Order: sequence, then C-alpha cells, then structure tokens
Amino acid sequence: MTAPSKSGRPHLKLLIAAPRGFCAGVDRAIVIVERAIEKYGAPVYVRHEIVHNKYVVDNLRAKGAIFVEELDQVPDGVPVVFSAHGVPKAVPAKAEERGLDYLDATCPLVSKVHRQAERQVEAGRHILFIGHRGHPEVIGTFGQVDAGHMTLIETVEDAERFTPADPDNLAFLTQTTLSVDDTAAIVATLQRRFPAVHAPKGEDICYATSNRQSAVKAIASACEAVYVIGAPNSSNSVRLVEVAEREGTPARLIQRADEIDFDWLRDVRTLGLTAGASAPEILVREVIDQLRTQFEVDEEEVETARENIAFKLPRGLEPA
Ligand code: 0CH
Ligand code: SF4
Repeated sequence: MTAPSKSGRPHLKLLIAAPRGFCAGVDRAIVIVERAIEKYGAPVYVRHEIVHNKYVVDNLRAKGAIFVEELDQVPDGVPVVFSAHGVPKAVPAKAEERGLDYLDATCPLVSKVHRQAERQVEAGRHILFIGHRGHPEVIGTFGQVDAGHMTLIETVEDAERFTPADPDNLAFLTQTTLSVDDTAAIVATLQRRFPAVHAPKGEDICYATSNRQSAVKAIASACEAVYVIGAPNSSNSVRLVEVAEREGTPARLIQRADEIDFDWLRDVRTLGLTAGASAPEILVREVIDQLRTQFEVDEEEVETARENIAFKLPRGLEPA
C-alpha cells in the first residue's frame, strides 16, 4: 500500500483518459430505442444488445425494450430496432416481408462501410475484410454482398496465407472498432503482397475507436495499472485493454465498480482509467466513488482530442 494520508487512506493518483465512453453512434442508437418507445409505446423489440453494455441494456429494458437475438423472435405487429453494429441485408428484407415497422440504429459509420462493400463488389473486386470472426458487425458487413465476394482476414498470418483468384482485383475494408496498430500491420502485409489492392476512402476504423486508443496510450506508460470500463463482448473496449498492455502496463476490463480488485491495486500509486464507446459516464463516476472508499484519490483528466460529432436520427424520430 502507498503512504497513508491524513484520512488514513493511501493516496492514489488517477489519470482519466479523454475522450472515453459514449461515441456519437452509441448516443444515437440509445436515443432511437428511447424515442421508439415514446412513439409506439412499450414493448419495442431490439435485435441484439443495442450496444454491448449491460447497464445500458438493463436501463432500456426497464423502459420497455425487449432484447432478442433474431428477427423470428419478434412477434408480428410490434416495432423492432436493429442494433448499432449493423445487420445483414436479409434482416430488413425479412422485416419488410413480415410488414414489421423497423428502425435501423446501425451507426452511420458502419453503414458507410456497408456501402463501400457494395461498391467494391459492383466494381468487380473481391473484398478482404479485416475483422474478428463472429462479431455482429462482421456478420452484418458480410451480409451486404452475396456469398463468396468477401474473405475474413483476422491476422497478419491470414494476410500472408490468402491466395486470390485475381490479385489485381482486390479491395480491403475493416471493422470500425479494430486496433489501429494491429490493422496497420495487416494492411501493410496486404499492400506488400498485392500492390494493386484497393484501400477504403478514408479510414474504416472510426474516429471514436482511434481517439480512445490514442487517449489510453497517452496515459498508460505513466500508470502502474489501467482499468477499462466495458463489457467482455465489446470489441472497442477489449482493444483499449490491449493498447494499454502494449505500452507495458497491466490492464483489466471491468463492467462495474463491484469488479474493482483492491488486491491488484495494492502497490499502485498511479492508476489509469478509461471507458469503451458503449460504457456510460455514470459507470466511470461509480468506479471513482468506489476507489474513494479505499484511497485518497487525486483525479487528473488527460485530454488528447476533442469530439463534437453528432449523427441525425432516422426520419420520424426527430424531436418535435
Ligand atoms: O465495440 P463493439 O463493436 O463490440 O460494440 P459496442 O461495445 O457496442 O460499442 C459500440 C460500437 C457499435 C458499432 O460500431
Ligand atoms: Fe459508430 Fe465508431 Fe461508435 Fe461504432 S464506435 S458506433 S462506428 S462512432
């Protein structure tokens, strides 16, 4: 333990990364569910967790949202919202066929990747999609084009192994929430092997993902440990843990304050704190309050970027 203060609690310097927490796409997705409940009345169904955060999901459930994994779990005649991560084209098509009212909370930056996928296939290119197998965003993006036009690349080894039918007609796209550094290594491998590979216009990794990774990188080396608030199924949150660890600092993901391991913090004098794009600020405050029960906490926010992005709501859900 560090030297005790007058209060008897040891001192803890807390470096808090900024930006952290909610991004514009998450904000929009949550508002879509709330407005849908106001407009249609409860229940409103949501296909998949609207964002990967239990606190957010539980709150919306309390307001009248029902979360399901597949569209066939949605009864006829009730509205359904698609999550921020995006859905295969077959999902809205099926909803239309069933006459369901649906609201698409797919982040506009994910939708942008969907449109790029369509355009690349129209241009006759095979797509190398850099992402994590089984993630809903990956499933959604694969579902924008007919089977066989896209190959998943998860690692540099995958990029080294891939054998194209036509090396001159390739494009790559990526999941929005990847590690900036890992993705750069995969892209470099693809560009070395296939110099003609078509790159996306601008970055597919979104502004929120890269800002949160830069912010945690900026504090990690000054800390003896880092906590990232986020869910284990939250890709962008897990990436923040990895970024901190790459700086040589032990890092852990926690969902709530009750997961703080005070034993782990025994010799820590400077702790880093951040939150994934789906973790609300109230959970950051909850963690700090819990730390204050054991430490004399000295908070410092380290800001590496300012964000002022907001996305429009779908038609029909704008404020009156
Ligand atoms: O980071 P992932 O994609 O797992 O999703 P999340 O934790 O719900 O954060 C919001 C991003 C949603 C789509 O980019
Ligand atoms: Fe959109 Fe990026 Fe947020 Fe995902 S992490 S919802 S792509 S802004």
